[in-house]
Parts: sequence; structure tokens; C-alpha cells
Amino acid sequence: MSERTLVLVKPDGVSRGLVGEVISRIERKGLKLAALELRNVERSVAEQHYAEHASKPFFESLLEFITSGPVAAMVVEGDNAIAAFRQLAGVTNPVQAANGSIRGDFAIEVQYNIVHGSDSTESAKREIDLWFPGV
Ligand code: IDP
Repeated sequence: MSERTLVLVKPDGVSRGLVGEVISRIERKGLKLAALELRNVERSVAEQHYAEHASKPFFESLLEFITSGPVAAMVVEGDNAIAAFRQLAGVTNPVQAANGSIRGDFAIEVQYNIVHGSDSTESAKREIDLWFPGV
């Protein structure tokens, strides 16, 4: 079943030159890019994007991080795109992420984990409407 997911290469991934690496893995998996843009993130967008974490102790730090430099935002589509990209990304904490996953291969700190991918069909719809209205 074809579906869409919102993927971000976060500021750490962009500054480390990993945008091409992430896109390459997405394309090698057989997923397709439906939208792609390098952009600076407004605080209001970051707050809405991470609204579910508003009560967490790391929320303010997460907002500062995600607004600290450009992100590469993309809509990725294909069969089971949400689960397929979460598999490519690896689990949230890079120390636990499998070798061969993006986080497992390129990150070591939980906040600076290179990529974001929507975690459900509801989140994907909400996030795509937020980042790419009308796409
Ligand atoms: P996910 O990105 O794997 O879906 P979430 O639990 O939704 O993980 O967390 C969102 C983002 O918040 C993570 O990708 C990471 O950048 C950051 N984060 C999660 N847990 C922590 C933490 O304990 N300390 C600092 N940052 C965290």
C-alpha cells in the first residue's frame, strides 16, 4: 500500500554533509521523493512539529537544536513508506540503533540523531500538512 511520510535531515545531518547519504539510502530502498526543500525552521513550526513532546524536559533544547540551522525536509512515498523509513533510520537512541541504520552508522547522542521520520499515518498527515501544505 503506497503511503507518504515526512522525513527531515536535521541540522546536525545537514552540517555534517549527510543529506546526500540519507537521500541515497531512501532511493536505494525503493522509496521516492515527492517533495524536497532545504529550509530554516521557524520556532512556531518546530513547536507544532514536536507538540507531543511539549511536557518533556528536553523540549526547549530540542526546539533550539531544530531551529539552529537549515534542515532538509522531504515527503517520501512508497509501499509502507512510514515503517520503511523508520527501519532505515533506526531507533531513537543512536547507541541502540542497529549498525547499518542511519542513526546506528552516523550518530551517538540521542538529541543529535540526524533524521526524523513520521511514526504513524496520523502523524505523517499532520506533519506533511505542516511542512508542505498542499503537497
Ligand atoms: P523519534 O524521532 O525516533 O520519533 P521521539 O521520541 O519522537 O523519537 O523524539 C523526538 C526527538 O527528540 C528525537 O529524535 C531526538 O532528537 C529528541 N529526543 C528524544 N529523546 C530525547 C532525550 O531523552 N533527550 C534529548 N533529546 C531527545
